[in-house]
Amino acid sequence: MHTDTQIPYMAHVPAGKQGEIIRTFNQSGEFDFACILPGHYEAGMVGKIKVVVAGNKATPGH
Ligand SMILES: [Cu+2]
Repeated sequence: MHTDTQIPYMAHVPAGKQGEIIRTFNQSGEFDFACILPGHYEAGMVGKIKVVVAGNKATPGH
């Protein structure tokens, strides 16, 4: 994988393209991810990653 930044937790992805970040979480919980370009976080370019322990039936209905 190549990124412009070479920082493992960041990826520069052109519009309409895909990128990949591999990250190993060492604890469960909810984590935010977001675009760091000025104004983009405020515009909603943000999301959450929910990390659960394997085998943990944390999702209702499953
Ligand atoms: Cu953005």
